[in-house]
Amino acid sequence: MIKRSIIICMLVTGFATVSSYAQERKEPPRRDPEELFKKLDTDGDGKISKDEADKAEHKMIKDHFSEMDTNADDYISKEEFKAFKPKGSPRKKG
Ligand SMILES: [Ca+2]
Ligand SMILES: [Ca+2]
Repeated sequence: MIKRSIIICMLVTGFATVSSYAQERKEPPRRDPEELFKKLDTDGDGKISKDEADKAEHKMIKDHFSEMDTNADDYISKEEFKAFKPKGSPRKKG
């Protein structure tokens, strides 16, 4: 019976699709500064250049580049990156 083998084939293909879909679901991304840094440092030299910041999907990096680059060497080192805290709620101390 050809028809039957077609149905089996369809079932197998369908199952394979479902299982590969399940495998694609990875664990949710963590907000780990190290991970984010690695993502931003596309050439992997251990620092984020202005060029890399420009290409970053996080516009925040570009906007705050000079703030993050505390020693003004035009690169954000991992230390500078981790030390940076975006000002969520500006408050003034008297
Ligand atoms: Ca880099
Ligand atoms: Ca720097």
